[in-house]
Amino acid sequence: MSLHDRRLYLLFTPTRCATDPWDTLTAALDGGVDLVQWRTAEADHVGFQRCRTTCQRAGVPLIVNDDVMLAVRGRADGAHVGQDDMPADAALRLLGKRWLGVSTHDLPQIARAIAAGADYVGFGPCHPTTTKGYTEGKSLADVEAATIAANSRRVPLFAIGGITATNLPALRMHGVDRIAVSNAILQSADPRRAAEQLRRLL
Ligand code: TZP
Repeated sequence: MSLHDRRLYLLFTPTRCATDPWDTLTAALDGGVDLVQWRTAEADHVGFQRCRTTCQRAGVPLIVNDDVMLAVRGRADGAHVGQDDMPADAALRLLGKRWLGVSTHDLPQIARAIAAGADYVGFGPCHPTTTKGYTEGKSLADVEAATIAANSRRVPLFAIGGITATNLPALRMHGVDRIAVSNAILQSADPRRAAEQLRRLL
């Protein structure tokens, strides 16, 4: 399976899980998560290795948020950078053949990320979210324009930000076919069911 086949991307932050983080990750993978991002504020090498082993066993690629060198040294499948992190071209030089994802918030940022060689983009926030403190989401028209721009360049776009099983159908109507989520799975009392439900809606 290539990156293009990935649909349900989990931003995995152990401290944000409602139940045991490792049970949560395993349940999410069982439920259909097919891409995982290691996302922690503090370095946690033991946690990273455990996450990597768990994903490897499930045959699911692992991306490291922000820390491009950890992605390389830790033999992850790629790294993800935001607009204020390491520039995409510098990250790509370090990553070699590993994937690079870039967070984007408007059409010019999508165009720049793709021109720099990003393998996928995140776009959002689609809805307000406590995970990053966004109080407003993009309009559905903006989301649709972003999906059209990325599709026209054949670059996978993951919609992100406050996405739940309740608001996903409207996004689907506006071209979204890949999502990245944190709370919708990590905060669920039944992460496997939460992942299965999102997967079905996709
Ligand atoms: N970038 C834009 S919104 C967001 C990130 C990392 C957080 C997504 O988390 P949630 O809990 O699915 O809103």
